Amino acid sequence: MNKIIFFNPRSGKYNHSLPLSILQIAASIEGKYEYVIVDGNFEKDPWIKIRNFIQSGEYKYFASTVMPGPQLKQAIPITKKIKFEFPKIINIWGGYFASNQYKTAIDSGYVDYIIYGPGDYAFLKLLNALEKKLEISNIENLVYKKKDEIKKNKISEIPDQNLLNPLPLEKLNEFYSVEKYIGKTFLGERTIAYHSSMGCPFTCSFCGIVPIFEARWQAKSAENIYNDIKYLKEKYKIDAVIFFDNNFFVSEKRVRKFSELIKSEGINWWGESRIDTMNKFSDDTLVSLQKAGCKMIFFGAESGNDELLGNINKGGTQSGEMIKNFAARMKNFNIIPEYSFILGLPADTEEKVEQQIDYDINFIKEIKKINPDTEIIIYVFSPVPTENSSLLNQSKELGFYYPKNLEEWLEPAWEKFDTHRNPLTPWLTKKMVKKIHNFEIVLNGYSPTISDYKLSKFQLNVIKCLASIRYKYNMFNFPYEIKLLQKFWLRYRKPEFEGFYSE
Ligand code: B12
Ligand code: SF4
Repeated sequence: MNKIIFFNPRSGKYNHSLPLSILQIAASIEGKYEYVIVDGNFEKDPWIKIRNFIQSGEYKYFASTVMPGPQLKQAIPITKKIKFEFPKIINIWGGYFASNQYKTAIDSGYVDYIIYGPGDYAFLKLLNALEKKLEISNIENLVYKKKDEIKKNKISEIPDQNLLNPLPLEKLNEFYSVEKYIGKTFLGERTIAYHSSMGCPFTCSFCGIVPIFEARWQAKSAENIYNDIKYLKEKYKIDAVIFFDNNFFVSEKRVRKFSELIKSEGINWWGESRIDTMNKFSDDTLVSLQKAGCKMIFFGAESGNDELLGNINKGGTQSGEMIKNFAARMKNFNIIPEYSFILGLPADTEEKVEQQIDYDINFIKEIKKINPDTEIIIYVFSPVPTENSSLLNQSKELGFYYPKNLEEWLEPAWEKFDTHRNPLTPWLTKKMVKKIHNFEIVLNGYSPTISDYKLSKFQLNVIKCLASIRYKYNMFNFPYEIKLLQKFWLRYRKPEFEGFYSE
């Protein structure tokens, strides 16, 4: 038999977002191949389920999505076990980790094929070729090994997103109730995730999607997004949407049209954008977004330092001044700007690395003064494998290297690298990493995220009160009292690592 097991490895403690990556692939083979879905987020031990399926003798393919970070903890050992215990099963990986680290993954000997980037057509073509024993060298986006040589086929255009099959939610329901993926967030009682575009037209040199999409972008039309959301509202009574697009707001025309269509549906929503793109949007458009239920927008501010913005190729037009002015402008529209910053970028000397960090800590404090509602997200820089990018070259010159095999990626230090917590890049001293984290703890105490709707007013006031003196006088060292409260009393949730859903 030639059935497929789709696997979504566990990605977080309380992650309830729809497993869009595997659903989109499943949509592409709907009616052509039979399949089952295993979601590691809802299984105590997904291996038991996967093994039972395989032992039924009906399955030939194991297809897993693999994102960097926590998903590796299940993806790697389970794929390895399958190859060891059931060598006839064909293991196929896709997703951002699989694509960015394709050489290491395919060299493991237990990942048989990788789909690099969009898999909507490539996966079906691969299955057809394997079933009919056809040539695979012409299947776009495919990575495989021939004898000892790694082959990476030609990269395809990004598929027209308007032509993709609908997500097989009814089929998902057979394995996990769709209800499990609809949850309470700060946006609404019944929030669902949606993905409306692939790629991004920009080439920021710290961003993990650039090597895959190389400045290409394809999006669903405003009408199609609206129709899908209206369907989700009617069928599943959703009242809020998280747009998981890398860059939802690329086209003013598209989001304006979408806002006009959705405005009377009572849906709240969130999406990701760029400051220099949205800075060009008219006031009319921003008003229209707000009226249409847009509550918060995530922006990659990255740094207030113009030299650094240039080094990381943040599109060329964004500047510290623009970031500040835009935070001020957003106050007029009742949409919360969520600014993310990348601290710990490389520099020629240790002093300069530290100066850069200090500069951005002060810059963040300035932003909070200009628009106190601004939500701040802090990442520590982890290099991404964009071949020949100046940032990767600089990182390598300073002694940075990637793990040599999949097992090494499982080491706790590399998990911290993936999650942008403590990347152990050679130019960052322990003291600097501590400084960044301590500042973040104080900042999150002084100004907790509004996305954590579980925090009571009383809790917020206590933590704010405690943190405000530290924040005001830059006393960031040893913030143990705040840390303890965040851990045990508030159980503070960071949206950047855990998404917006809670338990
Ligand atoms: C939702 C999401 C999460 C969720 C969980 C995701 C899940 N799977 O359950 C949460 C919030 C937990 C999360 C966390 C993190 N995430 Co995340 N996440 C996303 C996000 C926004 C959407 C993923 C998605 O559903 N996409 C929609 C689907 C349809 O697209 P897709 O995954 O690309 O799938 C296509 C192809 O990749 C391929 N494909 C994918 N899987 C498979 C499998 C097979 C078998 C095949 C054949 C093909 C295939 O075909 C699909 C259709 O064309 C992406 C950004 C994005 N827009 O994709 C970031 C993204 C994947 N995350 C990223 C990162 C780095 C993280 C973190 C590790 C750290 C961070 N936040 O920066 C943390 C880890 C912490 C943790 N607890 O897991 C990066 C990865 C970049 C990189 N360096 O490689 C991304 C790209 C964001 C970004 N722009 O930086 N994330
Ligand atoms: S604009 Fe955002 S998604 Fe696009 S390349 Fe830059 S960081 Fe990545």
